[in-house]
Amino acid sequence: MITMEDVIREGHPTLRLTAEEVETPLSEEVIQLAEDLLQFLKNSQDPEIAEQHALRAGVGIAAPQVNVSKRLLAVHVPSTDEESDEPEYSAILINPKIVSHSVQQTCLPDGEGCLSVDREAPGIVPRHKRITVEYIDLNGKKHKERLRGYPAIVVQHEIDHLNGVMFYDRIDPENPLALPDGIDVLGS
Ligand code: NB4
Ligand code: NI
Repeated sequence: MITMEDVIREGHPTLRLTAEEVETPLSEEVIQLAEDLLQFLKNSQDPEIAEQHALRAGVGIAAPQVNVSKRLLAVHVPSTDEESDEPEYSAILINPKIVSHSVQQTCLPDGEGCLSVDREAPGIVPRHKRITVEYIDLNGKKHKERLRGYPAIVVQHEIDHLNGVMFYDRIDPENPLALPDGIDVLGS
């Protein structure tokens, strides 16, 4: 079981590396890691398990955050958050690639946090509002998906980890809380 002790923190050099493509066919090791990452997210969102193991809640996690510099990530966004018209998005993405995206940008109203960052880093984090992402799943099957809104933001935060980018790199240091021109705020 993955716990917070497995999550590396800011300052660890792995968080700044470009992660390596995952080889196909997928190894048993990679499959196990991917399943463990998704299970961590589910555990972190279960109030009892989270309290028992002192897990911080997460909706996404990328392999580099557990010090495995490979291009895979897990996302678990429940449906029952604010907009109940949004379905659950739960997936493992291996070798994900954003093949196109909207010009329109969006952001979360309260900025972003990161399991690898033990401090507040307030500010607007601009994200693409819509992305088309290609990836392979745990069965080695290719997918091409259009994501928007909340799941699109989470996937962009995680793909950033595969490229050594932290969310606060995207905050304007001069004016962290200012909304860039033309951006919309998710949920408003
Ligand atoms: C990744 C997210 C940061 C911004 C937005 C949010 C939470 C993370 C980091 C975009 C991606 C983890 C990975 C939450 C959370 C809402 C849904 C369901 C019920 C509690 C849960 C709380 F926990 N970010 N944490 N941060 N990261 N929403 N929610 N709720 O997930 O560092 O790289 O359980
Ligand atoms: Ni993060």
